[in-house]
Amino acid sequence: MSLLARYRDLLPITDATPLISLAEGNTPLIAAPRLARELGVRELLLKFEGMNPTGSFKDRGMVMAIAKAVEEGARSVVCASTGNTSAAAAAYAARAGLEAVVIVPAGKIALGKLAQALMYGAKLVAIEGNFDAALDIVRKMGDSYPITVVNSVNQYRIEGQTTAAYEIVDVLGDAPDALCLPVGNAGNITAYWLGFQRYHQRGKTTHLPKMLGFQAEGASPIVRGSAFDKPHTLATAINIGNPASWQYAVSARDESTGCIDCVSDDEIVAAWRDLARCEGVFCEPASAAGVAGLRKLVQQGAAPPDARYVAVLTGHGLKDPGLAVEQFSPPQPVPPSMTAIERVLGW
Ligand code: AN7
Repeated sequence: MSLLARYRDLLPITDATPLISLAEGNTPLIAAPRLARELGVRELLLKFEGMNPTGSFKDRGMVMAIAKAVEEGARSVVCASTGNTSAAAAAYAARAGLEAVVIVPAGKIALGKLAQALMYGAKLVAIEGNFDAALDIVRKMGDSYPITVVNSVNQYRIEGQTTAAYEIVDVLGDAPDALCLPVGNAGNITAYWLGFQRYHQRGKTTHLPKMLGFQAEGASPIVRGSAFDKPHTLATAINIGNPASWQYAVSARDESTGCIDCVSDDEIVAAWRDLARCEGVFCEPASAAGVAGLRKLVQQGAAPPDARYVAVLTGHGLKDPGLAVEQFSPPQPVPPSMTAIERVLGW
């Protein structure tokens, strides 16, 4: 069953909403016992959102936003993006027969995401500026043209993204003790908190989880309490200086008695590599910020070891293969002989 059909009763769906789908959602919740032991926590599960059709969690919100855009008679949609939103917008617009316009910061989006927007047929504009500048322009475009903005300032995006919280509870039979996730524009932490609260009100959970959000140090406005004019992190997906859902993220943090902290690029890279090496789960760098943050909190004694943690891995590792390959020295070609290969392997 499609995501919209499955959670129909919890979503803003009417008889006129087309239940479009690319088989999004229903992503795996993968036990990570090796990494849990390494971090020093009792239980760690990975909600691998990279398994969505365009390779990120953005598909959940986008399928809802595009369905509503179609219902409301829109012909075209627009978004600003660090890459994943543009890939999802382009794919679902193609699926629904709408035009997609995507505005991205030039040179600051991973190659895989650029390839997706182009292949799905979006009109792509690269600006000499960052994500925050792109979002400002998109808001103005939404005011000036008959075009639907599908950034997470569109409430349907947030609504669609609540489904990830429902799925976690449906699998575990209850909420985890804490949810760890990266924070960029802060829509996802907002959506998870809304989803968990909604399920709790319906008696589906015995408690609410703590929301543990992590920004990259070089793009950590919520942690610092003021916007960053020139955010910088190698985790390009979360290179955002002035998050649209800032206040909602702060509410999620406070109401859940969680935290929003930051992690360095080195800590992100270490967690990113550990996820792949220890558990066979390859996410994109930004997605590892939740695990990097959990490691930091445990080391500080700020996260109890005897708890069940879910870390959201927001995007797939193949979005940004260049950065992965750069971590290693390139393999030197050798002759196709057993002895040459044995020498390389040190056998
Ligand atoms: C892999 O695509 O903002 O805090 O324009 O791609 O909900 O913004 C992406 C964000 C985390 C942060 N992980 O989520 C965009 C965009 C990945 C992401 C985030 C993003 P939010």
